[in-house]
Amino acid sequence: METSRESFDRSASACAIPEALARRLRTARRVAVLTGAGISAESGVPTFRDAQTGIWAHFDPLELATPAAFARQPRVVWDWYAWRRELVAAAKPNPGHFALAAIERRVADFLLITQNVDGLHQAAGSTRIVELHGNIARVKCARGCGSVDAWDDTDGSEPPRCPQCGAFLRPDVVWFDEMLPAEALLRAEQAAGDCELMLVVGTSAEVHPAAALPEAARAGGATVAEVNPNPTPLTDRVDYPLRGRSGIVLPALFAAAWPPSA
Ligand code: BV8
Ligand code: ZN
Repeated sequence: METSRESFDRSASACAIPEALARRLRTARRVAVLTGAGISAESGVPTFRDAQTGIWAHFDPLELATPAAFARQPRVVWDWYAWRRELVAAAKPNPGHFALAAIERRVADFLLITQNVDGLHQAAGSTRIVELHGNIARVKCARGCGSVDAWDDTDGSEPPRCPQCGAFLRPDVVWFDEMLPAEALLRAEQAAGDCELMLVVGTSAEVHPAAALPEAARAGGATVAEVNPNPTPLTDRVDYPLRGRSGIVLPALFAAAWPPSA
């Protein structure tokens, strides 16, 4: 086992990695990675597919994560994010996150494109990253005054209000029917179009425009590998469908590409 910087088992070979893929990763100069909720599942963060638990069991996430829901039930949506924020705050990155941070340190031109709002990639040491859908740890004014670091959440009947304009505060995430941050999306589309290899990890590949990035990579001539224990709409169109959990497969992929000095 290596030092904590790469706190995952570098000699992991718990699953067979095609030698051609390992060579592609080792020799690629431009690599892009797209991640979804599945990479954080082994850190105890429920995916969007996983049934909501407890009081949220009756709510459809696709329902709650919308401007319409916030307009209709601002406090309910605020509380849902407060609940998820606590879950995420207690979660630790897993070997899948650490393996991607280690791959980043070995590749010249690398970009990690995440749909996750949990910040676990950064906690694992990833630095060349774009958050397509925002980050749940940040809160901002719903009317656009900008982000707010501290808020008083005593009045339970409605969300806290913006100290500047009095509008409700909301999580700094991208809701359905909302535009993605333009700069992040542009960087993601460029990296997808230019990369030689794209790893697609832990996503059901159904939410757009993120789900279109693997297609852009293929159109650019890149090799595409998918890491997922379940098939997705993408599986039949990738070069390497690696069936397994990212906390197992990604350390094995790293070890296959950069075998611990024999
Ligand atoms: C927009 C932040 C313009 C909030 C999120 C084109 C075609 C069809 C629909 C559309 C389209 N273009 C736009 C749309 C509409 C919509 C959309 O895509 N709808 C879908 C449902 C069909 N897109 C939008 O609204 C986007 N905005 O288009 O703006 C616009 C503007 C105005 C008016 C009209 C248009 C905004 C999308 C972003 C929404 N925000 N998150 C929050 O987190 O609360 S999306 C959210 O859901 C996540 O960020 C993520 O993107 C998605 C969930 O998907 P995954 O992450 O993949 O997770 P999921 O649970 O689905 O799957 C988990 C996977 O992991 C599974 O495959 C499982 O097998 C796997 N897994 C499980 N365990 C493991 C594992 N894998 C590896 N290891 C394991 N251990
Ligand atoms: Zn404001």
